[in-house]
Amino acid sequence: QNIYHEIFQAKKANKKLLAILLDPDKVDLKNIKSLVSKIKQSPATHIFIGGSLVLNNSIDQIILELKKEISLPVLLFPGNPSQISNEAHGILFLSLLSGRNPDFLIEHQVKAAPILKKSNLEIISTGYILIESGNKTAVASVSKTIPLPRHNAEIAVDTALAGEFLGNKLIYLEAGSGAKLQVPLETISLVAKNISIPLIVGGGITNFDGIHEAFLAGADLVVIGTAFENNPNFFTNFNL
Ligand code: 1GP
Repeated sequence: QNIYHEIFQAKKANKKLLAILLDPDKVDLKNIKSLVSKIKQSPATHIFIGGSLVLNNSIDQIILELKKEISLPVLLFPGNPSQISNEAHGILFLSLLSGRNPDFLIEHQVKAAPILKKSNLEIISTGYILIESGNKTAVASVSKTIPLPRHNAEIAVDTALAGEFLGNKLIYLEAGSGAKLQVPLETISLVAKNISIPLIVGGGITNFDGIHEAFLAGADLVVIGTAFENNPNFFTNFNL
């Protein structure tokens, strides 16, 4: 239960956290050494691994390579139950609360449960909320759900609160990987003010201002995927 405890303590201490999201399909094991060194030079506090459409079955190997050199917690961020690896430290056990597709609300979770029962992964219940972001992202297509409207922060607050009341330990406001627009700051701010569990924000954040603004609005942990994938030097001169 350490990873969650630390995220919660960081929130209480107003210490901001940053995750690098790796899509196993885009990680080339041949170049893993340079990836590892870039992650080590970055201010990342967590590594998330997963994606909507992972086809690559080398996720175990990728995590093993990362763990050889990096001591950061590795959390699975799975698109479906086939993306579970016992090599990770924990898993964001997601339920897509913004959608009304039972597969992503509970079906995949039921399928994953017996696999997780046998694992040593720290299981962190996460309410996953997709916000409309100007383009159709993979998570919206794969999950066949409609994101919450962009300019209705109240519905995001009510959804996040429902997640907290159902027992979620984290809320993740997601614009979708490669989103044109990041989650609106007003939504981050209202959700952060209303929930008492840590808030993750990601999707479409491509520069330092975007990260700082998300933190200032109330995000406890920001996720960067595409920007780092496109430019491994993305974090040069960035400090938390
Ligand atoms: C996606 O929130 C993450 O699930 C990160 O998104 O790839 O746009 O940084 P990006």
